[in-house]
Amino acid sequence: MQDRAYALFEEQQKARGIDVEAVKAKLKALKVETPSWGYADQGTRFKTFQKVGVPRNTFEKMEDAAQVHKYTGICPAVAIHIPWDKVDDYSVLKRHVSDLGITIGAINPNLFQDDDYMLGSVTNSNAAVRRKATDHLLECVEIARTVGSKDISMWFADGTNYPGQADIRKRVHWMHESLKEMYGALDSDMRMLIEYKFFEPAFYHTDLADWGMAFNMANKLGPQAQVLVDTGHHAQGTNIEHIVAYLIGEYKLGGFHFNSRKYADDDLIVGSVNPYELFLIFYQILDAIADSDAKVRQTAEGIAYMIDQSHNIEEKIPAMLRSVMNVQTQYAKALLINLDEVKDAQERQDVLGAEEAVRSAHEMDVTPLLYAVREEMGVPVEPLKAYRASGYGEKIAARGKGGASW
Ligand code: LRH
Ligand code: MN
Ligand code: MN
Repeated sequence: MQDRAYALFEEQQKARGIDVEAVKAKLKALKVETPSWGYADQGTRFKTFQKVGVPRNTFEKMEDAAQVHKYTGICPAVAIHIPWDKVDDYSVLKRHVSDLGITIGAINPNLFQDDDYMLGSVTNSNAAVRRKATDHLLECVEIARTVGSKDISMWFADGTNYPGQADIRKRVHWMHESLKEMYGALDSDMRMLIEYKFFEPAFYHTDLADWGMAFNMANKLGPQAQVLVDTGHHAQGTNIEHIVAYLIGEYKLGGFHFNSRKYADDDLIVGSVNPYELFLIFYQILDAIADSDAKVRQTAEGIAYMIDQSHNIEEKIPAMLRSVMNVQTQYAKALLINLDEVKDAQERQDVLGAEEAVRSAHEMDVTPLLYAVREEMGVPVEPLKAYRASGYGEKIAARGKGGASW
């Protein structure tokens, strides 16, 4: 049955001018980083729910993340957040992670959960607070060096709640001063990924509110600083794929945080609300990977795909598996876009033809393709089902309630 479905799929794609073997190779090469905080207890400002079986420390978070890699084969790295994942000796953590067959991905400094940062971290008018924040950034560079991570991923909660509360221009200047110092501490193969968000927790102004501000900051810092786009960090209706295309064109897109939202920065399961948006983002990235400009290609190929999800009502590992599979599905669909067909239609100025060439790929059922790829990768064809049957969920239930939050 599976074989027949795949044979039919292959035939159908050949007729559309798609090289299925090339598509399979790209699917096998896809890597999606998962966040340590996505395995911990999470909540909203109203309640953090305590779940049974949640990891009690960073070491256990890594064990759960390794399960996601085991069942998907595409999640070999885990992002950590400092100090949520603070440990005494990072080389011990590195060894633990490597024993699990995975690695540590992006290092995320945390400059928002300390009373000192209430009125800003690297933008605080108090020089001592700025010093403390900058020292934390430097500490994160050092941690990255110890664990062998190349990306430091930064999101700043800095902002104000009221008009007149602070000097907006001075704050940008202070942030630049701090980031410049951090930039100077990077090894030549490290990157600073600068994330932006339009509001929350600050409600009047946020110092890095949009891609333009992050882009400008990254430009001022240098080539090792790039922008990170988080799907949940935009106003309703924002054309995120346009931002993606623009930033790649400027060689400045470095990373992606996938999650799903309906209203704000909801951090829910990826692709649960608007999978088409994700597909269109991948279309822009794949189109750039086929560009004749080598720098555009390298930028697009260098994008770090990460999930940034803080689901709080559902089971942690199954929810992460669902997200990873949803990313894989939309990526697979985007790989079925016949880019030559799109270009031909563009050249003919055939508006409907071009839109059809993009959309038709999304309408394909990629299940037989994903089954075949997973089989060839030696992972279960249905990762979630296999995980549930494995008994790991029952085993970790012994951890009880009251695990790590964040
Ligand atoms: C806050 C946020 C941000 C970071 C993450 C750790 O908005 O979701 O996206 O990347 O916390
Ligand atoms: Mn994020
Ligand atoms: Mn966020």
